[in-house]
Amino acid sequence: MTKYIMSLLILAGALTLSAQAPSNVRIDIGGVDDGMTYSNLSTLDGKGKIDIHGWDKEKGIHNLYTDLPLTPNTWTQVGFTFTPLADGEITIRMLGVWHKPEGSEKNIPVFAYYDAVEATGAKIMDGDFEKLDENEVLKYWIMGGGEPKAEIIINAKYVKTGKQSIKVWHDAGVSQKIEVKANQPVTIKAWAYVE
Ligand SMILES: [Ca+2]
Repeated sequence: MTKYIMSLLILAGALTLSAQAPSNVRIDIGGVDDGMTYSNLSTLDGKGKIDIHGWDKEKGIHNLYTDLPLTPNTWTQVGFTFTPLADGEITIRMLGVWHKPEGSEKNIPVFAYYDAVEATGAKIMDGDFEKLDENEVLKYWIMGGGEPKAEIIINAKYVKTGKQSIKVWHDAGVSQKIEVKANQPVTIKAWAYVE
């Protein structure tokens, strides 16, 4: 078989795979450390969903889980609102998803790019992912360590604001702790991109 034909077959395979892949992202909220609970959950323009995490019956009530649909290959703004019921610190986790095509033995990452994260009712530091410390890592965010790891991206195609964005998936997110106030609604918005 010629290299040309093989390339075409590989390309066709990749296209088939991408057609099956979901184009969703997840932004999760963790509040276990402070025993946070929430009310008044909603998503931006009613798109996607936000739930109190259900699989961990004991600690899950302190977490929020979202499933936010995107249009592939274009930047889309996603977001959600919730009301924390106590003063405290929560963790916001920028995540992607995975999928398992028929016949695949393992979960395939669905990579997501994020930029321009903003909050009302709470303060997010460097939502544009532009600030690095002396070790050239993000100053205000923690990069998740699942393989493949979360990355800082400088390719303009995947950057919405400034010169950098982040690339994440289900097992490797990027997170930040933020302070919230009891009964002060918090809205999180972010621009996201999947292929
Ligand atoms: Ca940016």
